[in-house]
Amino acid sequence: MKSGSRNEKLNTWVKEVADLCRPDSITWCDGSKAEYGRMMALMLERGMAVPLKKRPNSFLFRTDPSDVARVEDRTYISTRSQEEAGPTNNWVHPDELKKTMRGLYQGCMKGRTMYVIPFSMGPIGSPIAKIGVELTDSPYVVCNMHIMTRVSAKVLDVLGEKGEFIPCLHSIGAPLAPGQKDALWPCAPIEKKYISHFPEENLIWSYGSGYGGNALLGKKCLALRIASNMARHEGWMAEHMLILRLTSPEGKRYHIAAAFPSACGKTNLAMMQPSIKGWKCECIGDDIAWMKVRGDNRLHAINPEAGFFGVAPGTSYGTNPMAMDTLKKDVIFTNCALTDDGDVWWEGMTDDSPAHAIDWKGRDWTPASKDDAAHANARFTAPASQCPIICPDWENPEGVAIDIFIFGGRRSSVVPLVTEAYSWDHGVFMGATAASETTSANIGAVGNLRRDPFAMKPFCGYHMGDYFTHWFTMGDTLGAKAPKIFYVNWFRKSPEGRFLWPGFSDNSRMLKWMCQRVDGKIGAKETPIGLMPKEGDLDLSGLDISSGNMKALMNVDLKEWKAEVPDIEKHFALFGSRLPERLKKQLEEFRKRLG
Ligand code: TSX
Ligand code: MN
Repeated sequence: MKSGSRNEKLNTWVKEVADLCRPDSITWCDGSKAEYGRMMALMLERGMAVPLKKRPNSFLFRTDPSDVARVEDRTYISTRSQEEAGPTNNWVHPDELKKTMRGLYQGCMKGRTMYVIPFSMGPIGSPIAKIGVELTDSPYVVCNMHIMTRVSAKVLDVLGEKGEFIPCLHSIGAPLAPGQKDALWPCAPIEKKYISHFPEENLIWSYGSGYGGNALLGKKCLALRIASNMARHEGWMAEHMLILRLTSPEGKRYHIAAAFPSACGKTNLAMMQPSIKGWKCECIGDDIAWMKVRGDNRLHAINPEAGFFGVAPGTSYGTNPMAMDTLKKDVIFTNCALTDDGDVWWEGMTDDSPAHAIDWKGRDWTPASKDDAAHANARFTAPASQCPIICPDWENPEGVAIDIFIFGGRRSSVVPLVTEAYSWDHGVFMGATAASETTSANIGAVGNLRRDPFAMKPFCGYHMGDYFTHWFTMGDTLGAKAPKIFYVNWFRKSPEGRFLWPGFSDNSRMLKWMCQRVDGKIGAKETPIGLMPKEGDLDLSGLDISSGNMKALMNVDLKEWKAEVPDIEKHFALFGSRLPERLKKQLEEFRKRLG
């Protein structure tokens, strides 16, 4: 592709970065198949990529063992005042952070090519979309960005001479001296990694990591942290939510957006196959929703991404057949195991493990090995268009009108299967108090309760108290046209430690009840924690579940709930004077209802 653009600001920024980082050459990307092929050929030649015999145009990458996940400790929201970043974000003053990072960026691309990646988050030209440009010295990032975003020369056309874009600077932080042999996965040590956001100037600087969430800057950095801050100023929402369309047997469509903390199976729900007769589910997105109030005064959502960057372990034909079918070709796998017949494998993919494989560190592996074959955070990068149940409207520039918001978490006790909020404000209370028990897939001790408001704790680019206020403001704007809000928990266990609810396809039963509630076709029982299905109202047809288990799933124990209140108070205290009065009022009313 030709060098440069018609946009003066872009050209100047590219030159400034090149002067600082000193790459050997600069390549402007056009998002073409040929370009993808060239990048992949380069990485094959370097031994970074392993072609997979069993999956056309698919490749396996193994990262450095130190570069396997997002680095929350090294992630910064850098505003002039620390107060603006709030209690949930790491903060360093922008002058200081830029000084440190400029030092690191100095000459950091020597011996490498700098790629200029113009991309659109959301369908190119959609009124809800935004343009970003990522500068990176990683060809792995270029290929992943091709799948996860819309990389195209058309983006530069839309940008024109004066258009706005979000500058995203990325370096793996591993310059090459002349003649120096490259590492298979070059990156910087942990203490030199920085994932920095400057929301006051819509700027992203990432250094030292090649891993997805740290390096594919369109995703968490732009579409959540920077966009959440833009959204509150511009009156829209950038949320950590899947989007799906549910169609009833009568052909009525419902659009659902749902937020869950990690390890709750968000991608599985996004691609769910309903077990109830005649209901159909289609996927619009599995991770991020951008939502704007449109001319009909309803909240319209788009998926700003173009692909899935999903956790591989646990994904199987049992848990998520639609994801498995999405992964048949054109996939980048990262930190999965390699089988002897040239396929990938991960824990939970099949009932039987392979007799031999190469693990994610490149070592021989057998079922007798003490370590897992795939890293617990091993990933697939796959085009959303390949999902067999991708919604025909997934690229509609107008988005889809949201009917239902769902929040949830992983709770082995206390929280029932499904609850409906009494009001928008009560729903905001549910989102703000959302909590999940940690699993081996997240950090920290297993089974600890972690509050993760709106599943946005790691992704809110400003003060979380102000974020709560923004939710109330959006509710006021939407009024009677606001989506209904629900809270779910698929993870309640019996005293013996067995899951009470079968989950997966059977979650469609709660979704059906939510749709009936939206239509006002069905009643609900008032409880202190919210509205719940009346006995017999949940469609349990064809499901073999004991009434004892159902009772246990729906049980609301006031003593247990009263015991939650001090933890909620402690959680709310974090937000200090920026905790909205309306949330305090919700807590007060909640306490009163508990008696
Ligand atoms: O994704 C999950 N969902 C949502 C699906 C649409 N998972 C996997 C979570 C880890 C990422 C679930 N795990 C769900 C669920 O609804 N429920 C459970 C717990 C569970 C696990 C296994 C069984 C039942 C419940 N049953 C058997 O193993 C036979
Ligand atoms: Mn996510």
